[in-house]
Amino acid sequence: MKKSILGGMAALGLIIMTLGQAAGGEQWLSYRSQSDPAQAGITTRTAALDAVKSAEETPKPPAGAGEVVFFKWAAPAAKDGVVWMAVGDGGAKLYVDGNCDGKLSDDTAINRQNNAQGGGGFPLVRILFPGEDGPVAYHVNINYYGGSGFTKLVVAPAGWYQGDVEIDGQKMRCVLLDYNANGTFNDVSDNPQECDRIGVSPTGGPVRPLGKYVQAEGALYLANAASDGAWVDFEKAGEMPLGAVKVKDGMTSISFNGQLGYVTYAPEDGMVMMPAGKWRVDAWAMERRDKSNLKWIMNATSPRKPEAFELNEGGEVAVDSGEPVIATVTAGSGGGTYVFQESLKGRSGESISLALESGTLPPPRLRIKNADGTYDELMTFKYG
Ligand SMILES: [Ca+2]
Ligand SMILES: [Ca+2]
Repeated sequence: MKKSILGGMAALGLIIMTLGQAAGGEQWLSYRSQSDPAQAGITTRTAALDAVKSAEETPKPPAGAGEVVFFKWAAPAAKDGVVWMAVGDGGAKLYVDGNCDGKLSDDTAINRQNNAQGGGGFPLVRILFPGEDGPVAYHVNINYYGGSGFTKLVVAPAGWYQGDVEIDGQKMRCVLLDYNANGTFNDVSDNPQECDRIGVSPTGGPVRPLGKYVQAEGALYLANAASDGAWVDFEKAGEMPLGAVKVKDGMTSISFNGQLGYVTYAPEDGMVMMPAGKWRVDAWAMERRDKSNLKWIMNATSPRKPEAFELNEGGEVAVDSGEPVIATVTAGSGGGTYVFQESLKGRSGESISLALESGTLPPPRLRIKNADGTYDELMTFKYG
């Protein structure tokens, strides 16, 4: 009898688990922080704050702080969406409303630590955002820049979430970043600079702008993240309106960002089927063989002026990313030396790198000729 009850309970547990997986479910991540997040491969934007000029707005200065310059950091999780900060003693003391109660009168000074080289900064600052289940810790690095006519406080995220998640039965690593530096972890926007970042893959990288969809191992999932970063939720995307994007010959990979998220596809027969919506090309790669049958690979990233296009359900859009690309040479001189630099740019301002599938790229050659043709030299660059 006892045995059958246990058996029944185990079966019930199994059903709940299966349902949980099919419909997604919150998967918990762990909080990490360190004073130099870049060392852990974490990079985000920073929030550069101007001094608050209007005295009416500012809270009471901290007791005994003397004259201070106030700053406010826009953080939706704090009381009234603001974390007040102040700098006193000519930049030597920092006050942060670390308990997010809207007051600085209860916060103690954080002293600037000077190093032997004459530089220095403030130690890692902990902020406790109010949460449903109590305060939630978040860390930032804060730097003060003060000079004649120039006063800025720069707030850089130093806390993030990571952990193992299971998606569709596959174990993956997930990394969640407060990329737009406002203390919350689920910001989505049409502007990728205002989106937070998520990475979901066997290694957790690369991180991509958070959107409605997240792509993991090629498949699309409906993604949700907690505003405090503590959990993520992935649900199989299922049926969605699709459109076709036609790409140039030789394109082997193309990535888009937009309202729906960030997606990368390997075109088949010069075509990509993808969710209908507003998109921009963010990166692409092409391959081509030369006369000696060597394979050349061209990678393009970071377009300066990506053009958005609307892809309708059942519609087709041709994107002109790809060749031709523009090669430019810049020259500079100083101390009797001339320096020449070669760079490749795509038509939307993409940075382009060229590589050979095997072997080293032959060094570029440079021809210099004067106006009347009395000087005409062809030089070959050397590596090293
Ligand atoms: Ca306070
Ligand atoms: Ca954020």
